[in-house]
Amino acid sequence: MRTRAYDPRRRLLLSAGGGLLLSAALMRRADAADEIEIALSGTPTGSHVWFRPRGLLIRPGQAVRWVNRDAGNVHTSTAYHPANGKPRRVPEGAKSWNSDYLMPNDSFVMVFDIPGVYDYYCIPHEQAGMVGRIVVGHADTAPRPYAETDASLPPAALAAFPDVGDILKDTRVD
Ligand SMILES: [Cu+2]
Repeated sequence: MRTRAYDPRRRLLLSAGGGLLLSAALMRRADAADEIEIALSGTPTGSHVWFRPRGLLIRPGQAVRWVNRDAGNVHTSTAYHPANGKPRRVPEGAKSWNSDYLMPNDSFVMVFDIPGVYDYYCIPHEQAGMVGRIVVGHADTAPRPYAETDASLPPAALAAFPDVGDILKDTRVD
């Protein structure tokens, strides 16, 4: 039987300092990888605007960073939630959010903990159908989680939500 004290690998692990620093660096890298970007973008004239990806699947606890990649326009990422004067299209008990106006290259981060389907929009471009949908977790999400006819939402917005089944299948829908 080997005596632990003579195991060179174990001695390496026990030479603490450097090892701890290394794992901290690795953890920071894992955190960065856990943050997924959604670009707010549009054509130079602003005739078309969009979130990319428009549909996204993430794990609970992951962060999403919306970045305004549009040099010529301001956008927001705003939850469909009564706190924003809208019907609730986020899971029960989930936090609302509103990035407010993001200038070019500005960004906004939100961490999603509660599984379910989150619909959101861009305040100045909701009428133009600039909306997005995030699915958190792999839960048994009903393919049609929220009303598809809602007089308080612009038809272009309702038409632009990607299908939940497609998001679950493809992870991202552009
Ligand atoms: Cu916008």
